Amino acid sequence: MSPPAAVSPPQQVASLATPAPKLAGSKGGSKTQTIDDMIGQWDSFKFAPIRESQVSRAMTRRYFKDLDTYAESDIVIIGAGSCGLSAAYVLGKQRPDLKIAIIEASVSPGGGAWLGGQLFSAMIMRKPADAFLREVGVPYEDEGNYVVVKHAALFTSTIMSKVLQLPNVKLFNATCVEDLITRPSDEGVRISGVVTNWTLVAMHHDDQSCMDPNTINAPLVISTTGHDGPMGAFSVKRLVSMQRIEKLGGMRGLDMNTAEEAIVKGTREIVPGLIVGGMELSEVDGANRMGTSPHLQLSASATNETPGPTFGAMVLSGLKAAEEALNVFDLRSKQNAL
Ligand code: AHZ
Repeated sequence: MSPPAAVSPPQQVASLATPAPKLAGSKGGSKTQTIDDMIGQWDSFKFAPIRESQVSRAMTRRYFKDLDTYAESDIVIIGAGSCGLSAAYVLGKQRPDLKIAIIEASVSPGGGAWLGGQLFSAMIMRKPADAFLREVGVPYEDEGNYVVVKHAALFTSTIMSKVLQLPNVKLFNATCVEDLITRPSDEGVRISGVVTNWTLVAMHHDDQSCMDPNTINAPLVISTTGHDGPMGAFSVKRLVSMQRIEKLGGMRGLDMNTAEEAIVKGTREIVPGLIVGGMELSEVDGANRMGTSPHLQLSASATNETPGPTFGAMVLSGLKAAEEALNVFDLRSKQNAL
């Protein structure tokens, strides 16, 4: 694939009359309008009529069908940050035969990838992670050893739009994973799905009793819930309380060069059925976080260091998580152990 053009001044929109793609399933036989048809016609403008219950049913029917469809998923991804979205993109695109559910605690998916370091706009990726940007179609400026996306939100919105259009991927946002489903196995225990709840409900377990959760069965879970925090590092902390791992290594101080390779190379199946990627992995392995120290940021232009946190490890960890997931999934399918 040829590289997308480097960031250039915005181009003038040629014409407002570009025909919109016709939405699948559009009904009623009415003429599909262009926005040019509306310009200057506001006095006679009218929306198509609707009854409130139609809106309600249009949403709920689809949502409950999705809950039904994905109650048995092939792969569940916990967390829709840069790592989880990258894994979902690769898996969903490569394997249209698999049902992939993404569970995201926040209303707004994207995790820490809406801004770069210290809430600045640009997103930095060290080479060779620029290959992922070309794959997804995100333009960047080439700075030699690293590339710069002019706004982190451009990466996040682009990958999200690609992931959400995949017919075999469903994002359940405002929904959190409250626990992992386990099964006895030769190795002691294997993870075989997730326990979910509305995030707002999960946040109120202390002031309401017994608000039971829901479940999704899946032979494989990829956890990318980020480093420790109110919601982060969820699965690996649960593995400790389940006594599946003795203790967490704990995320270490900041060292970009060490951190990025450690996260990518370490992305793996931690216990049977659970692959961990992204910054959640730093809590298992005691890996460093990424991003230069203030001192290095000040001298960045002189040393050609990449300033601020970098995201290359997150997308390549997502790529590796997807690769590991397919290997495990195909192996288990052959062993008929799903
Ligand atoms: O809302 C969380 C975020 O969108 C979501 N999440 C966390 N716990 C969850 C749970 N159920 C469902 N129990 C949950 N969702 O997981 C997402 C994690 O995104 P992230 O951007 O924090 O993690 P990442 O590993 O994809 O990217 C990390 C990027 C880096 S590096 C870094 C540093 O070096 O300090 N800091 C960040 C944010």
